[in-house]
Amino acid sequence: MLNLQNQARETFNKPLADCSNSEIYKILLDFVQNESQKLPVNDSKRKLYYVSAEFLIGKLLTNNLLNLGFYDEVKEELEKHGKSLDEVEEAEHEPSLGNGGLGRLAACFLDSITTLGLNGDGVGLNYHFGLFRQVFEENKQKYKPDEWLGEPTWLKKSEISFNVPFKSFTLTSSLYDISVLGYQQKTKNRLRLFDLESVTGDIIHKDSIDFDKTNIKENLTLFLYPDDSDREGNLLRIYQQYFMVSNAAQLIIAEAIERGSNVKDLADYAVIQINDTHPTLIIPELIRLLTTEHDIEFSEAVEITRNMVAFTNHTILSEALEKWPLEDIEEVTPIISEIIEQLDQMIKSEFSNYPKVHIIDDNDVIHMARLAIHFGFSTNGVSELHTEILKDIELHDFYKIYPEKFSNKTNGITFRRWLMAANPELTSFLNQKIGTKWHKDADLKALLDYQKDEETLDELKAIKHDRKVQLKNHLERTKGVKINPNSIIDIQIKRIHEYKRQQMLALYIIYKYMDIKKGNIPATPITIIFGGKAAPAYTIAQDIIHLILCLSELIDQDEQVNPYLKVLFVENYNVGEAEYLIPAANISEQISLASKEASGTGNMKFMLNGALTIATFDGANVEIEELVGNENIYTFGRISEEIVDLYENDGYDSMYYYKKATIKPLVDFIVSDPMLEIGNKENLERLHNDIKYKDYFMALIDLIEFIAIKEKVYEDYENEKVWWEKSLVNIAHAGFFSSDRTIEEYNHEIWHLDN
Ligand code: KOT
Repeated sequence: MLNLQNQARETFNKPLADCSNSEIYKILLDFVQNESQKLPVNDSKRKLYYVSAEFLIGKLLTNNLLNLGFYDEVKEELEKHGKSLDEVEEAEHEPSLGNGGLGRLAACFLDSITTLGLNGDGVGLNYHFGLFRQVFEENKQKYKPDEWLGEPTWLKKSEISFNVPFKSFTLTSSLYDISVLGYQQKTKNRLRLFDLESVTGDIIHKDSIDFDKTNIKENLTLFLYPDDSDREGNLLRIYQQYFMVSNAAQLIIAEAIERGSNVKDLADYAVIQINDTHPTLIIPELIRLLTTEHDIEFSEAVEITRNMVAFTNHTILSEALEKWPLEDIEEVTPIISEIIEQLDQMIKSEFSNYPKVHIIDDNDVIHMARLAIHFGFSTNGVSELHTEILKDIELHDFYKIYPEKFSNKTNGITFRRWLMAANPELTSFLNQKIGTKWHKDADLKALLDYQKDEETLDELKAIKHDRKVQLKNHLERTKGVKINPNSIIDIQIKRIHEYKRQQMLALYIIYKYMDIKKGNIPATPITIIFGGKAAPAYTIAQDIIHLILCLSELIDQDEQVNPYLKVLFVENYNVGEAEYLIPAANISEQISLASKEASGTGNMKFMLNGALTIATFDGANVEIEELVGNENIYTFGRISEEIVDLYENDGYDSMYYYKKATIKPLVDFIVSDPMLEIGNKENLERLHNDIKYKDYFMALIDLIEFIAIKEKVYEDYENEKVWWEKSLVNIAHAGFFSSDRTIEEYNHEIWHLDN
């Protein structure tokens, strides 16, 4: 058992109370590493490989302590010596290996796979600087390298190494492992991150994220492409993808042989889930390895591969669908481009009259999703609505050919991180009210017995207040900003993208600012918090950040308004910030243009922590509404059929909406004198023009309804009994969104792992 005081004396030669947070972090990391060393790796015959370009795992200390069963003990012990686990955790630098939802989903899945006792590893890349670190200067987003790879670290270098043959050189890899611990589990899995055998990272200029993208041999794993639901065509990205999947395929075959496979039966030993199309080259790579290194005929290699690979689609945005020019793949690896051409020939001869399902189109461009659907055995969407859109519209031709390949797997979140670790106060409340069975089955519905119990509702309110105070302290301590813990906390945190419509919430803020100036004072002060990064190449997203930061400054300076309204944009939003923000939220903003958000997972985290959702009929919001009932969620806006129809018939005209009397002054305020005084003319004018003349993601179409529903929500907040009952009902129905349920569905319907 752990004696922190002794450890402190042994390691640092002083009492625990005198140790710094980083020193205590080091002690606890060593302790957890030791404990996890004792757990055997799951070794059952059939194994899942979750291959993903991103794993947004977040900080690991609290989570690992919780999963090992030491969390309460360590927390108490620290408190006895005047220390706080939260503050110790601030010494941990979270790995910056993901952009957003897709990477975070992969991390939740690893937790659930291991917690369910299934044999499954994550496989990806060890990016040295990960995603950029966001800083704000002059109300604009700026970029710093995120040096997350310091000491001490959870990474352990393994002996494993492979050669990856590119056209004009071969690169050798090293494999690094991070242990993945399940909740109260006796076996562990691993996150396996490949890196170049030797990279220094010296090449990066201090303070800048620019580097030589043509120096592949040294820079291959330097950074993660900063696109989310978007894509940048760049040769280095293909090098990264091929390096990742070649290593993954070689690892998978080697491990299967070790577990007894004779390679012909490989598909009995391994199943590969690819996280969107980024790892699709694993299909031709497996075929290459089977035919050239294991003496298997081409057609048999194709069948073995097809029986192993399952594909998840995470978006219908056409700009995000990966398409690579054939000549680019040829330049990186001609052997692979040749195999893709052979596969394409098979498809072209079978479906000659169906150009929309050909892998290589008439312009010699490879459609990665098409490759994955033809040569994998399963394709799934990530929410009911998203899967229906795939089947009916986006992938309709494929659905007609292979109806049996398609299924839905509505996303989920791990309750270990998003409830037990992030919100211990709500966790003990639930334990008291409904016992602890939910730790295993995520069923919180017994809470409904307390729906009308005023004392219970008061407790819920007190927990939320406590979490607001914790958020306030955290923001003051780490970012030097102040918020009012007695205000309504209203949050939109996610990547900045026009389809997510942060600009629509900004227009509401303008409305509210004007309304307060007219003398309509809110009953309770309101704090609207944003967080999220924008891809560096995404100009309009930068402009949206600029608009919000300028509004924030304008309101802060206005004494008529600042007692009642505060706008805050949290710098460098990441998993750790989310763990403070979500438990403190009263209102969750899920306002994407219907049909565009494949699922969303933040929506689930807020619901689980008792926030009420303002939602469009998009992604998993639709399923939240089905669970809690229309009276416990604030839905608004056009439905996806209408939006799809508008796109198909070119039927949206932003000017029509812009000219409406309620909308025009709000949009024009973007370029008003007070705004131009604070902000940059070029950015504000560009955004103003974009919304007025283009508004491709239709922020204006739902704006009037959005303003009405926001006013209704703030009004309802004043009716405490009603509000906290709604909050309780949301928590009680969140069980469906446990990622354990999602993983059980993947396993029963796709993976078929034994256990
Ligand atoms: C990024 C690049 C290419 C293709 C897809 C993406 C992508 C999609 N990145 N993140 N997503 C999000 O994935 C989440 C997990 O499924 C969803 O909840 C969310 O709606 C997607 O936008």
